[in-house]
Formats: sequence, structure tokens, C-alpha cells
Amino acid sequence: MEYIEEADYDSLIIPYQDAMANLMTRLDSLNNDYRRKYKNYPIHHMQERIKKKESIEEKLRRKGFEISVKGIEENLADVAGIRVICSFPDDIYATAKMLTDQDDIRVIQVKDYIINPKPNGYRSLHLILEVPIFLSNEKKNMKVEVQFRTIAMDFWASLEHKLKYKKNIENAEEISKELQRCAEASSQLDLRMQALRDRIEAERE
Ligand code: 0O2
Repeated sequence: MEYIEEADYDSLIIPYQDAMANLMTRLDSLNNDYRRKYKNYPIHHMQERIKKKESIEEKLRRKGFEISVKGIEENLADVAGIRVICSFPDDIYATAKMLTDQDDIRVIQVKDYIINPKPNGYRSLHLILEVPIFLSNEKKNMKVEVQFRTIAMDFWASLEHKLKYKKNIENAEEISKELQRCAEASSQLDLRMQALRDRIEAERE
């Protein structure tokens, strides 16, 4: 079986870490500016991760790509990943727009699993962005996957992820149906809470 050398992985991830840190700073700064202007934070919190060597190898193998640094750079867009967790669905689109409107960021791919949820009920907005980083003698455009979710979508996805890895569950079909129903209920709750927020804001003005 083919593997990526530990040393190759260690040098590969450095520019991805830089690109991720760069985007985290931009998101922080947007969050603070939005708060100053509109009196609330669109971002509740953020998480970042670099995909582990074993997960990269597994994904390349599963998709039939070459297991090498070249294979990663040409085919994987989620080596660096940021999860942006917002309180309300509206905040997701407002934050994504502010970020993608920046003139040196290129949107490579948009997958809107909020408008089109996955059949299991999964909801999130996934963007693949390309951001420039400046090294001592070159500029590199790095891809980062940014997932936007509400707190409710994140709660659902975390539980679903845990359950997915449990083996030999009895009543698996019934459980996945119930998970779908929970995703639907959770999405309704997001919209009701957002409507409440809008009413409260309107009364404040
Ligand atoms: P990790 O640890 O988050 O990196 P793939 O599905 O990986 O073959 P693609 O196109 O990258 O191909 O998938 P997609 O649909 O854009 O989504 C990939 C990531 O979204 C996953 O990453 C999860 O983080 C999240 N995700 C997508 N679908 C689901 C789902 O049904 N349930 C949950 N809980 N999360 C989901 P990884 O690589 O799986 O893991």
C-alpha cells in the first residue's frame, strides 16, 4: 500500500496552515466590524483543522487518485478546513458574502446543503476558496474549505457523525429516519428563532 512520507506531509501542510490562519483573521475582523455597525456578531464561534495524513491517504485511495503530494495538490480541496458557526441562517449568507466579496479571494466551488440538504438531513454551506499567501520569493494560491453552519446544524452534524461511526446498530433504518426528522425540526427551529430575532430587532429600532 502507498503512503505519504511523514516529512512530505509536514512540509505540505505549512502553507495550508498559513492560508487557514489568514482566513481566520479575515473572518475575525469581519465579525468585529459587523458588530460595530449592526450591534451583533454574525459569527458565534469558529473551528479550524488540518486534515490528518491518514485521512488524506484514505480519501485519495477512495477516490482513486495518486497517493502523493502532487495527488493532494491537484485533487484535494479540504486539506485545510474552517468551520464557521453562526447563530442564525441569515448570518451564514451575510458572512459568506462579506468574505467572498474580498477582491483577492477566489470562489472555486459552492455546495449549498442548506437550500439542498443531503438526503440524511445534513445542512451546511460549503465553500472552497482560494486565498493568496506570500512566501519569501513567491505567491501561492491555497485552497481552503470553509463550512458555514448554524449552532443547530452543527449540533445535528456532530451527533450524526458520532452515530455514523457506531458499528452494528440495531434499527439503523429507523434511527436514520428519526435523524432526518430531527434535522427538519432543527431547521424549523432555526427559522422560528430567526423570525423572533427579526421581530425583537424591529421593535428596538
Ligand atoms: P472531516 O473530518 O470533516 O474532514 P467526500 O464526501 O469527502 O467524498 P466532498 O466533496 O469533500 O467529498 O464532500 P462534501 O459533501 O463537500 O463534504 C465533506 C465534509 O462535509 C465532511 O468532511 C464533513 O465535515 C461534512 N459532511 C458532509 N456530509 C456530511 C454528513 O452527512 N454528516 C456529517 N456529520 N458531516 C458531513 P469529511 O472529509 O467527511 O471529514
